[in-house]
Amino acid sequence: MTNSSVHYRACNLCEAICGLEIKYVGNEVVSIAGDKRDSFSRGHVCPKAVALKDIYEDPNRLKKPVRRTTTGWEEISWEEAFEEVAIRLKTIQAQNGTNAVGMYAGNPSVHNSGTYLAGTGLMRALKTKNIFSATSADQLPHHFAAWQQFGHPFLLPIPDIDRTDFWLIMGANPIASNGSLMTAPDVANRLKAIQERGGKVVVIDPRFTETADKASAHYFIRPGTDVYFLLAMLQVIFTENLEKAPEFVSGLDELEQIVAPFTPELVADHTGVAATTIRQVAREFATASSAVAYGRIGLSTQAFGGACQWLLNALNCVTGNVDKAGGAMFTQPAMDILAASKGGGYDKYNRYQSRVRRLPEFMGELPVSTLAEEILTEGQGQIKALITSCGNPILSTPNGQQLDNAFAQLEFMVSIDIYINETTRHAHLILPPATGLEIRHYDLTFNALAIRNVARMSEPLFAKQADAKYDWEIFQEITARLTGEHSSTFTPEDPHAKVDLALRFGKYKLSLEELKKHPHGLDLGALEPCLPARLQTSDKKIQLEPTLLTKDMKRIEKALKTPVSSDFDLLLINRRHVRDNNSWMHNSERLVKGRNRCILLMHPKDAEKRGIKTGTEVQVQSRVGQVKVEVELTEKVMLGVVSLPHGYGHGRAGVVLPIAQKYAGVSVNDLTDELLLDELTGNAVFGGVPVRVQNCGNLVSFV
Ligand SMILES: Nc1nc2c(c(=O)[nH]1)N[C@H]1C(S)=C(S)[C@@H](COP(=O)(O)OP(=O)(O)OC[C@H]3O[C@@H](n4cnc5c(=O)[nH]c(N)nc54)[C@H](O)[C@@H]3O)O[C@H]1N2
Ligand SMILES: Nc1nc2c(c(=O)[nH]1)N[C@H]1C(S)=C(S)[C@@H](COP(=O)(O)OP(=O)(O)OC[C@H]3O[C@@H](n4cnc5c(=O)[nH]c(N)nc54)[C@H](O)[C@@H]3O)O[C@H]1N2
Ligand code: SF4
Ligand SMILES: [Mo]
Repeated sequence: MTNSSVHYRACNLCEAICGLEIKYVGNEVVSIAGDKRDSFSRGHVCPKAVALKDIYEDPNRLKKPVRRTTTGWEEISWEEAFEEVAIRLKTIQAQNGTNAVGMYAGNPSVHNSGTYLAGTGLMRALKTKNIFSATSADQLPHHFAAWQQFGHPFLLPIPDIDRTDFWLIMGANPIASNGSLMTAPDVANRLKAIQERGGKVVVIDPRFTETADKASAHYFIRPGTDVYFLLAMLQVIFTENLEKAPEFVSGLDELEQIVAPFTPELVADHTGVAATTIRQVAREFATASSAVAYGRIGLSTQAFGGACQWLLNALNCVTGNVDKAGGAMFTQPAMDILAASKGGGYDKYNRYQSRVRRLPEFMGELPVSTLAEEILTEGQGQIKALITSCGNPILSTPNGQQLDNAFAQLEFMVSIDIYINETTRHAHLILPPATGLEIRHYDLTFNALAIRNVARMSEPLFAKQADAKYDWEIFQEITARLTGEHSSTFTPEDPHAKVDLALRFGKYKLSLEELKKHPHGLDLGALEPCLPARLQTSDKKIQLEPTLLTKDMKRIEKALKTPVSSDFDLLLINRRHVRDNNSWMHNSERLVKGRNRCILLMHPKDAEKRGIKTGTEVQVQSRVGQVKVEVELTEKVMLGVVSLPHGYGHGRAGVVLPIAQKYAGVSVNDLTDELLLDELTGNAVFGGVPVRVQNCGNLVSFV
């Protein structure tokens, strides 16, 4: 056997940032395994890590810019591509105003430091209001509540699961997702450790998930009703005098008044959680020696996503579980993303609205649920050209079919992406970056969201191809051409110089050089109390009665009294599987092979009523569309709820992902509705989309 060399890096596919040990010979990967010497991930990896090899070797991964022609895609030079992009964007903006160009930045943007750091430069240069990202289909409510309560949208509380005695998990399935807004590699063992030290893990989810299976208790909740569950939890805690909030809170009495009417009995029918259960969970939570409530995407992507995150934060505060070991804590990262905006208030909400639906801006972005109509609706400010980067919004945002139609009519579209997929197939030009094992990466986001203060720099394993460019080079080339700073001697600057500077000025006085000495990652210790100093509110207090969120109570009260639609009589929710990664890793045979995962889960009683048997094909229909999909009957979903994974639907014509197309599946986002929103934050709703399901054998046509 040839002697192989070893390379250590962090996996950047999901938020767990596991340490990898990669053996290679020349430019061939021999093996990818967990790095046992990484004290944070302790050798943990999931099946996706090995797929980094598949992405590296994937013959369908683009290496050169391509232009779409009537006879297919043709390779062009970088220079030609950059010039064309700049001329088309500039012309369209000159003729129609700056807002005529839109941009969507997708999920991997935050998993690649070069992309993240250079992307914002391009967004600024575009001078457009039409900036969209995966944030408004994901964690926007977390930022909103953090801004309202802690004074900064990036001051996100992290559950200290290594020290907690009671972990309440709502709308998250970390065993499948490996955790989110909680970088915690090897979450399964961390969860087990809670139980081994006598603690409890309680899961609230409309599905009995892989996480629920490992928990001490699981309770079904009707999708979209968590806000009432949380109000009732707080009501019990106040009524039974179980509160022990720290000094640095304001609005405690006001919060008590807000929650007072929401007795467990009032909300039990609506949430589907028994009043006795709500009381019991509230008491256990409030009396545990330490406890932390954690609510992720299932809690955010619902009509009251913002309010859910507010009340969840409040629950942690009121019970004395904030800024305390085993509770909700704040990181003090080596590169502090808050440092740039310290001191000043962060007031970036509703400064402008979307053109068509008047939806509010937040953090310089508009809700992605309005992207299609901004392209389709004529008038001044209509989006005529679009840049997508790291994103596949046709599969990942509500009403993907509408977006598919919208993209088809753009005057110009350019995608910075490695594949010709459902979205990028509409582009006139695709500019493919070097990626994966070829990049340098410092995880600015997930080091800052980790359950311990950690830092790590990954160097490229393989050099990019001679003619290849990194995302940051592509961004800077386009930016410079838009701002007029481009010349024949222009050379993009590696944005990691900014990381180095931030590390040097940071709390631990590190540098990229220093981090290179720690190929297995650097552990900077457990999270430490840092409030009220780190709070960015003007009174240095946590706001329990934040203005904008409190205003939302009217909408919340009203919805409790509004009868549910009987036309679409089931509620659709989403699910993740450990071998999927949003929409983009299905061209790896080893990840997709085996049993079809894109199936609808349905409760046997719901199936029986509709004459549906397991393994048959059913039609799922919502206000916006319909799909046909195989059904599996299981009591693991709540009565009245059906579940489909997202990120599938590769059967569309023109997609150049042959393996993914073999396992095409259907897109759940051909069912999700762009009109269903958290009206306060503008976040998309994926949990509890009203649908009807029929046996394909006896389809009745509804008009
Ligand atoms: N129904 C439903 N929809 C959902 C969700 C859900 O739970 N339910 N989840 C939502 C969430 S949380 C998210 S984050 C979004 C994700 O949705 P998107 O933001 O659309 O991201 P992905 O689906 O991950 O697609 C990533 C794209 O980036 C490309 N890519 C990969 N690596 C690189 C790189 O290094 N550089 C560049 N330039 N491109 C790269 C891939 O080829 C792919 O086209 O989906 C959302 N959609
Ligand atoms: N394997 C894998 N890992 C991933 C990803 C992936 O696609 N695949 N995506 C990554 C990304 S971008 C993100 S943002 C994270 C997300 O990480 P998680 O938040 O853990 O995401 P999910 O696994 O979708 O878990 C959401 C849970 O919410 C539940 N749910 C749905 N509606 C409701 C509701 O109304 N109330 C309650 N209480 N629960 C509800 C669902 O049943 C599901 O179990 O995962 C990341 N990791
Ligand atoms: S859990 Fe996430 S970071 Fe860890 S190996 Fe899997 S994809 Fe990579
Ligand atoms: Mo996400």
